[in-house]
Amino acid sequence: MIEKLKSLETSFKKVLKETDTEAKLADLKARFLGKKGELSAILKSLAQASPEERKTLGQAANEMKIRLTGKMDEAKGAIERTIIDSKLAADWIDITLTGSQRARSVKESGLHPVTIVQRELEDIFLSMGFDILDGPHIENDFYNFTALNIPETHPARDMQDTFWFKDMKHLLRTHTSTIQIRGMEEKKYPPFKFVAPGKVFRSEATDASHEAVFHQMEGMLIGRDITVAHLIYFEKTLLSEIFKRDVEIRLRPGFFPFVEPGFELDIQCLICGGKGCKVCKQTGWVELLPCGMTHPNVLRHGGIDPEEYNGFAFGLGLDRLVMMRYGINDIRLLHSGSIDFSRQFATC
Ligand code: FA5
Repeated sequence: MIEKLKSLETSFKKVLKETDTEAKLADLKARFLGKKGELSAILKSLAQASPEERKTLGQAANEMKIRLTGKMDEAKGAIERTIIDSKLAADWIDITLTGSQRARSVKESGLHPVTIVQRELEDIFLSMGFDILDGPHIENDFYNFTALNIPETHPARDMQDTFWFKDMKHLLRTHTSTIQIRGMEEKKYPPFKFVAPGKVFRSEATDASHEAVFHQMEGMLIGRDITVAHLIYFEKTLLSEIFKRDVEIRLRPGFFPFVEPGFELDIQCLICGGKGCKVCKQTGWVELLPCGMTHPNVLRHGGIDPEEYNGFAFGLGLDRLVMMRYGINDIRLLHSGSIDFSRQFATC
């Protein structure tokens, strides 16, 4: 009997040497120490042994069980360490590398969906002769409000909850319409047309379709005899290029102090197909692209003579367009930092 125990321990050690995964370890345990394992079989056969033999063999079997269990625990620790080491090696990031060097060292990568759509829009507008402009995130009252025909006492200032700096003179821009004025100042001589994508900031509660930091793309065209028909043409081109199919839109009157007349262009909610959901607040429509004919006061603030020139402007909600394009049902996913979310847009 003692020989059987010895040979069991020898074959245990032999199998243990080849045990390098958790699954193999579970098999080893079942084979040697499990209820139906080899050690149990030996212990069961003790029933036929003499009381004296049973005592010695029982003790030897127990001591062996403790030894084998100890060896298995050691092997388990080693296997776990190997798993952790290989995970660490796979996820390792050298924080001393620059962004582009690091991008080259990661296995999966891709652009953020907002960047993808923004770049596509830039290409569409470049192909139609628009320039791409940029502007500061920290603005002053003049560019964000006053020059856009929103004087200090105007209730329209309350339409956008603003992050003000302590000096109450500077703010985080609440919309990209600031670039209407900066663009007119830069371009000076109509005709000209430009778009200006970028981040905007509003101190408001978030929900499925509202973020405190989101993206807009401003568009402006100034020339002679510009009409609403021109405006609609560019907006339709934009949407058909982005969606590559017909999408339901509706145009309705909208109030913005910097345009007259002003419109809201809504898109039928592509999350619910217009039935009503949390993104469209059960209305079936999503506000996407407010627009209008530039107010003469705004032209004047931009140094353009409204007697001679006119034009249009629009302010596209970029994050919402991205949501409609990819069927994303909560805007907060876009900047959640979730790897699982971002991985869906990996291109290599
Ligand atoms: C404006 O910001 C105007 N400056 C747009 C404009 C430009 C009108 C030129 C006329 C001429 P509004 O606050 O509605 O308007 O925002 C424009 C778009 O940004 C909305 O239609 C919506 O798509 C998006 N948007 C607004 N608030 C949020 C938010 N909190 N989170 C995500 N997207 C938002």
